[in-house]
Amino acid sequence: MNKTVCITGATAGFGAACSRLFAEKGWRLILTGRRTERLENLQEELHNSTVHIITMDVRNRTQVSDAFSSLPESFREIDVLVNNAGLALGMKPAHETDLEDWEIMVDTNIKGLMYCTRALLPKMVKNDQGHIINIGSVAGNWPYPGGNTYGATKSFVKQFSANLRCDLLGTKVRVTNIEPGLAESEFSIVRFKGDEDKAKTVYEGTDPLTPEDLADIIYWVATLPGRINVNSLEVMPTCQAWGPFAIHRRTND
Ligand code: NDP
Ligand code: 8X3
Repeated sequence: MNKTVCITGATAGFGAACSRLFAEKGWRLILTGRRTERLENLQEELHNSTVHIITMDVRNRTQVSDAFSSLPESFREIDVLVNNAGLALGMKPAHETDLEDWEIMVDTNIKGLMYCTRALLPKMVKNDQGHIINIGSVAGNWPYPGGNTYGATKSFVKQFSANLRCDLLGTKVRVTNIEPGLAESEFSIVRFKGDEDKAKTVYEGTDPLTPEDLADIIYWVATLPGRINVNSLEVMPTCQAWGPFAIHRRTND
Protein backbone atom coordinates (compact mmCIF):
# COMPACT_ATOMS: atom_id res chain seq x y z
CA MET A 1 0.00 0.00 0.00
CA ASN A 2 1.51 3.26 -1.10
CA LYS A 3 -1.42 5.59 -0.85
CA THR A 4 -1.89 8.84 1.00
CA VAL A 5 -5.06 10.21 2.56
CA CYS A 6 -5.48 13.69 3.96
CA ILE A 7 -8.17 13.92 6.63
CA THR A 8 -9.26 17.31 7.96
CA GLY A 9 -10.74 17.41 11.46
CA ALA A 10 -8.82 14.31 12.56
CA THR A 11 -8.84 15.22 16.26
CA ALA A 12 -12.31 13.83 17.03
CA GLY A 13 -15.33 11.91 15.78
CA PHE A 14 -15.44 10.76 12.16
CA GLY A 15 -12.00 12.17 11.36
CA ALA A 16 -10.26 10.33 14.19
CA ALA A 17 -12.06 7.05 13.36
CA CYS A 18 -11.14 7.44 9.69
CA SER A 19 -7.52 8.07 10.63
CA ARG A 20 -7.41 4.83 12.59
CA LEU A 21 -9.01 2.79 9.82
CA PHE A 22 -6.89 4.15 6.95
CA ALA A 23 -3.79 3.65 9.14
CA GLU A 24 -4.80 0.06 9.89
CA LYS A 25 -5.13 -0.51 6.13
CA GLY A 26 -1.59 0.74 5.57
CA TRP A 27 -2.22 4.21 4.17
CA ARG A 28 0.10 7.17 4.68
CA LEU A 29 -1.76 9.90 6.57
CA ILE A 30 -1.91 13.67 6.63
CA LEU A 31 -4.02 14.63 9.63
CA THR A 32 -5.21 18.13 10.40
CA GLY A 33 -7.08 19.94 13.15
CA ARG A 34 -6.68 22.87 15.50
CA ARG A 35 -5.86 20.84 18.63
CA THR A 36 -2.16 20.01 18.35
CA GLU A 37 -2.03 17.80 21.43
CA ARG A 38 -4.76 15.54 20.07
CA LEU A 39 -2.96 15.33 16.73
CA GLU A 40 0.28 14.43 18.49
CA ASN A 41 -1.49 11.77 20.59
CA LEU A 42 -3.05 10.27 17.48
CA GLN A 43 0.30 10.27 15.70
CA GLU A 44 1.79 8.45 18.67
CA GLU A 45 -1.09 5.96 18.76
CA LEU A 46 -0.60 5.27 15.04
CA HIS A 47 3.14 4.89 15.42
CA ASN A 48 3.31 2.00 12.97
CA SER A 49 2.01 4.27 10.22
CA THR A 50 3.59 7.17 8.39
CA VAL A 51 1.75 10.22 9.69
CA HIS A 52 2.21 13.92 9.01
CA ILE A 53 0.24 16.21 11.31
CA ILE A 54 -0.75 19.78 10.57
CA THR A 55 -2.18 22.16 13.13
CA MET A 56 -4.37 24.48 11.15
CA ASP A 57 -7.69 26.23 11.26
CA VAL A 58 -9.45 25.51 7.98
CA ARG A 59 -10.99 29.00 8.16
CA ASN A 60 -7.55 30.52 7.74
CA ARG A 61 -6.86 30.59 4.01
CA THR A 62 -3.15 31.40 4.44
CA GLN A 63 -2.62 28.61 6.98
CA VAL A 64 -4.28 26.13 4.65
CA SER A 65 -2.38 27.14 1.54
CA ASP A 66 0.95 27.38 3.40
CA ALA A 67 0.48 23.96 5.01
CA PHE A 68 -0.41 22.24 1.74
CA SER A 69 2.26 23.97 -0.31
CA SER A 70 5.01 22.97 2.11
CA LEU A 71 4.24 19.27 2.57
CA PRO A 72 7.24 17.01 3.14
CA GLU A 73 8.35 15.32 -0.11
CA SER A 74 6.87 11.92 0.79
CA PHE A 75 3.39 13.38 1.44
CA ARG A 76 2.99 15.42 -1.74
CA GLU A 77 1.08 12.86 -3.80
CA ILE A 78 -2.34 12.80 -2.16
CA ASP A 79 -4.80 10.15 -3.31
CA VAL A 80 -7.78 11.03 -1.14
CA LEU A 81 -8.85 14.21 0.62
CA VAL A 82 -11.52 13.70 3.27
CA ASN A 83 -13.03 17.16 3.80
CA ASN A 84 -14.43 16.35 7.21
CA ALA A 85 -13.66 19.37 9.46
CA GLY A 86 -16.94 21.03 10.28
CA LEU A 87 -19.42 21.92 12.94
CA ALA A 88 -22.90 23.06 13.89
CA LEU A 89 -23.41 25.83 16.43
CA GLY A 90 -26.74 26.21 18.17
CA MET A 91 -30.29 25.19 17.27
CA LYS A 92 -32.16 28.40 17.90
CA PRO A 93 -34.68 29.68 15.38
CA ALA A 94 -33.18 32.01 12.78
CA HIS A 95 -34.57 35.18 14.33
CA GLU A 96 -33.00 34.43 17.72
CA THR A 97 -29.70 33.01 16.65
CA ASP A 98 -26.26 34.49 17.14
CA LEU A 99 -24.94 35.90 13.86
CA GLU A 100 -21.41 35.07 14.99
CA ASP A 101 -22.36 31.35 15.07
CA TRP A 102 -23.66 31.58 11.51
CA GLU A 103 -20.41 33.16 10.36
CA ILE A 104 -18.31 30.46 12.03
CA MET A 105 -20.34 27.71 10.32
CA VAL A 106 -20.06 29.41 6.92
CA ASP A 107 -16.34 30.03 7.38
CA THR A 108 -15.66 26.44 8.47
CA ASN A 109 -18.11 24.26 6.56
CA ILE A 110 -18.10 26.24 3.32
CA LYS A 111 -14.97 28.35 3.07
CA GLY A 112 -12.67 25.92 4.89
CA LEU A 113 -13.81 23.07 2.66
CA MET A 114 -13.25 25.29 -0.40
CA TYR A 115 -9.74 26.26 0.72
CA CYS A 116 -8.67 22.64 1.27
CA THR A 117 -10.20 21.50 -2.00
CA ARG A 118 -8.68 24.32 -4.03
CA ALA A 119 -5.25 23.69 -2.49
CA LEU A 120 -5.12 19.99 -3.39
CA LEU A 121 -7.23 19.68 -6.53
CA PRO A 122 -4.77 21.05 -9.14
CA LYS A 123 -2.23 18.34 -8.32
CA MET A 124 -4.92 15.65 -8.48
CA VAL A 125 -5.97 16.89 -11.92
CA LYS A 126 -2.33 17.06 -13.06
CA ASN A 127 -1.79 13.47 -11.87
CA ASP A 128 -5.13 12.45 -13.37
CA GLN A 129 -6.08 10.64 -10.18
CA GLY A 130 -7.50 11.48 -6.79
CA HIS A 131 -10.68 11.55 -4.76
CA ILE A 132 -12.34 14.37 -2.85
CA ILE A 133 -14.67 12.95 -0.21
CA ASN A 134 -16.78 15.69 1.33
CA ILE A 135 -18.72 15.19 4.53
CA GLY A 136 -22.10 16.75 3.96
CA SER A 137 -25.16 15.88 6.01
CA VAL A 138 -28.80 14.91 5.83
CA ALA A 139 -29.20 18.51 7.02
CA GLY A 140 -28.14 19.59 3.53
CA ASN A 141 -31.01 17.59 2.01
CA TRP A 142 -33.83 18.05 4.49
CA PRO A 143 -34.90 21.07 6.52
CA TYR A 144 -35.55 20.92 10.25
CA PRO A 145 -36.26 23.55 12.90
CA GLY A 146 -33.03 25.13 14.06
CA GLY A 147 -31.09 23.72 11.12
CA ASN A 148 -31.07 27.11 9.38
CA THR A 149 -27.46 27.99 8.54
CA TYR A 150 -25.92 24.62 9.40
CA GLY A 151 -28.20 22.85 6.93
CA ALA A 152 -27.56 25.54 4.34
CA THR A 153 -23.79 25.08 4.61
CA LYS A 154 -24.28 21.36 3.97
CA SER A 155 -26.50 22.14 0.96
CA PHE A 156 -23.53 24.11 -0.33
CA VAL A 157 -21.34 21.04 0.16
CA LYS A 158 -23.84 18.92 -1.76
CA GLN A 159 -24.04 21.27 -4.75
CA PHE A 160 -20.31 22.05 -4.71
CA SER A 161 -19.58 18.32 -4.83
CA ALA A 162 -21.89 17.81 -7.81
CA ASN A 163 -20.47 20.84 -9.61
CA LEU A 164 -16.93 19.57 -9.06
CA ARG A 165 -17.95 16.36 -10.80
CA CYS A 166 -18.94 18.41 -13.83
CA ASP A 167 -15.64 20.29 -13.90
CA LEU A 168 -13.65 17.08 -13.46
CA LEU A 169 -15.37 15.10 -16.18
CA GLY A 170 -12.70 13.64 -18.43
CA THR A 171 -10.24 13.27 -15.55
CA LYS A 172 -9.99 10.30 -13.21
CA VAL A 173 -10.55 12.49 -10.16
CA ARG A 174 -13.58 11.38 -8.17
CA VAL A 175 -15.87 13.39 -5.91
CA THR A 176 -18.27 12.03 -3.30
CA ASN A 177 -20.59 13.69 -0.83
CA ILE A 178 -21.29 11.54 2.23
CA GLU A 179 -24.51 12.67 3.94
CA PRO A 180 -24.81 11.19 7.44
CA GLY A 181 -27.76 11.47 9.77
CA LEU A 182 -27.68 11.10 13.56
CA ALA A 183 -24.18 10.07 14.63
CA GLU A 184 -22.68 10.26 18.10
CA SER A 185 -19.38 12.10 18.30
CA GLU A 186 -18.37 15.43 19.82
CA PHE A 187 -20.72 17.08 17.32
CA SER A 188 -23.53 17.86 19.78
CA ILE A 189 -21.13 18.91 22.55
CA VAL A 190 -19.77 21.48 20.11
CA ARG A 191 -23.26 22.41 18.91
CA PHE A 192 -24.39 23.06 22.49
CA LYS A 193 -21.14 24.81 23.37
CA GLY A 194 -19.80 22.34 25.90
CA ASP A 195 -23.12 21.39 27.54
CA GLU A 196 -22.48 17.65 27.74
CA ASP A 197 -25.80 16.83 29.44
CA LYS A 198 -27.77 18.54 26.69
CA ALA A 199 -25.61 16.81 24.08
CA LYS A 200 -26.35 13.42 25.67
CA THR A 201 -30.10 13.93 25.36
CA VAL A 202 -29.74 14.05 21.55
CA TYR A 203 -28.76 10.35 21.55
CA GLU A 204 -30.83 9.12 24.50
CA GLY A 205 -32.82 6.00 23.66
CA THR A 206 -31.40 5.87 20.13
CA ASP A 207 -28.91 3.64 18.38
CA PRO A 208 -27.02 6.31 16.44
CA LEU A 209 -24.38 5.88 13.77
CA THR A 210 -20.87 5.73 15.20
CA PRO A 211 -17.71 7.41 13.92
CA GLU A 212 -16.45 3.90 13.09
CA ASP A 213 -19.54 3.32 10.90
CA LEU A 214 -18.69 6.46 8.97
CA ALA A 215 -15.04 5.43 8.69
CA ASP A 216 -16.11 2.08 7.17
CA ILE A 217 -18.33 3.87 4.65
CA ILE A 218 -15.69 6.44 3.72
CA TYR A 219 -13.05 3.74 3.35
CA TRP A 220 -15.35 1.64 1.19
CA VAL A 221 -16.11 4.60 -1.10
CA ALA A 222 -12.41 5.46 -1.32
CA THR A 223 -11.35 1.96 -2.30
CA LEU A 224 -13.95 1.15 -4.96
CA PRO A 225 -12.53 0.54 -8.44
CA GLY A 226 -11.56 3.82 -10.15
CA ARG A 227 -14.35 3.55 -12.71
CA ILE A 228 -16.98 3.91 -9.96
CA ASN A 229 -17.88 7.33 -8.59
CA VAL A 230 -20.36 7.37 -5.73
CA ASN A 231 -21.81 10.86 -6.22
CA SER A 232 -23.62 11.05 -2.91
CA LEU A 233 -24.45 8.64 -0.17
CA GLU A 234 -27.09 9.49 2.39
CA VAL A 235 -26.98 7.30 5.48
CA MET A 236 -29.13 7.33 8.60
CA PRO A 237 -29.26 5.06 11.59
CA THR A 238 -32.18 2.65 11.35
CA CYS A 239 -33.81 4.45 14.27
CA GLN A 240 -34.11 7.68 12.26
CA ALA A 241 -36.53 8.64 9.46
CA TRP A 242 -38.53 11.66 8.28
CA GLY A 243 -41.50 13.20 10.03
CA PRO A 244 -44.70 14.53 8.50
CA PHE A 245 -44.91 18.14 7.25
CA ALA A 246 -45.48 20.47 10.17
CA ILE A 247 -48.74 22.40 9.98
CA HIS A 248 -49.57 25.29 12.23
CA ARG A 249 -53.29 25.38 13.07
CA ARG A 250 -54.98 28.50 14.39
CA THR A 251 -56.96 28.15 17.58
CA ASN A 252 -60.23 30.05 18.04
CA ASP A 253 -59.08 32.22 20.94
P1 NDP B 1 -16.64 16.27 15.96
O1 NDP B 1 -17.01 17.53 16.68
O2 NDP B 1 -16.48 15.03 16.76
O3 NDP B 1 -15.33 16.52 15.09
C1 NDP B 1 -15.21 17.68 14.31
C2 NDP B 1 -13.79 17.83 13.79
O4 NDP B 1 -13.73 19.03 12.99
C3 NDP B 1 -12.77 17.99 14.89
O5 NDP B 1 -11.65 17.20 14.59
C4 NDP B 1 -12.40 19.46 14.85
O6 NDP B 1 -11.03 19.62 15.18
C5 NDP B 1 -12.62 19.78 13.37
N1 NDP B 1 -12.83 21.21 13.16
C6 NDP B 1 -13.89 21.96 13.53
N2 NDP B 1 -13.69 23.24 13.22
C7 NDP B 1 -12.46 23.32 12.64
C8 NDP B 1 -11.68 24.36 12.13
N3 NDP B 1 -12.10 25.64 12.13
N4 NDP B 1 -10.45 24.10 11.62
C9 NDP B 1 -10.02 22.82 11.62
N5 NDP B 1 -10.70 21.77 12.08
C10 NDP B 1 -11.90 22.03 12.60
O7 NDP B 1 -17.80 16.08 14.87
P2 NDP B 1 -18.08 14.92 13.79
O8 NDP B 1 -16.97 13.98 13.70
O9 NDP B 1 -19.44 14.39 14.06
O10 NDP B 1 -18.18 15.83 12.50
C11 NDP B 1 -17.37 15.65 11.35
C12 NDP B 1 -18.11 16.15 10.15
O11 NDP B 1 -19.31 15.39 9.98
C13 NDP B 1 -18.57 17.61 10.26
O12 NDP B 1 -18.40 18.22 9.00
C14 NDP B 1 -20.06 17.50 10.60
O13 NDP B 1 -20.79 18.61 10.16
C15 NDP B 1 -20.41 16.26 9.81
N6 NDP B 1 -21.62 15.53 10.26
C16 NDP B 1 -21.76 15.12 11.54
C17 NDP B 1 -22.90 14.41 11.91
C18 NDP B 1 -23.15 13.97 13.30
O14 NDP B 1 -24.34 13.71 13.63
N7 NDP B 1 -22.14 13.81 14.13
C19 NDP B 1 -23.92 14.06 10.91
C20 NDP B 1 -23.67 14.60 9.61
C21 NDP B 1 -22.55 15.28 9.30
P3 NDP B 1 -10.42 20.78 16.10
O15 NDP B 1 -11.50 21.20 17.05
O16 NDP B 1 -9.24 20.15 16.76
O17 NDP B 1 -10.04 21.84 15.14
C1 8X3 C 1 -25.59 16.38 11.57
C2 8X3 C 1 -26.91 15.71 11.53
O1 8X3 C 1 -29.40 16.06 11.89
O2 8X3 C 1 -27.89 17.04 13.52
O3 8X3 C 1 -25.28 16.93 10.36
O4 8X3 C 1 -28.11 18.00 11.34
S1 8X3 C 1 -28.12 16.75 12.09
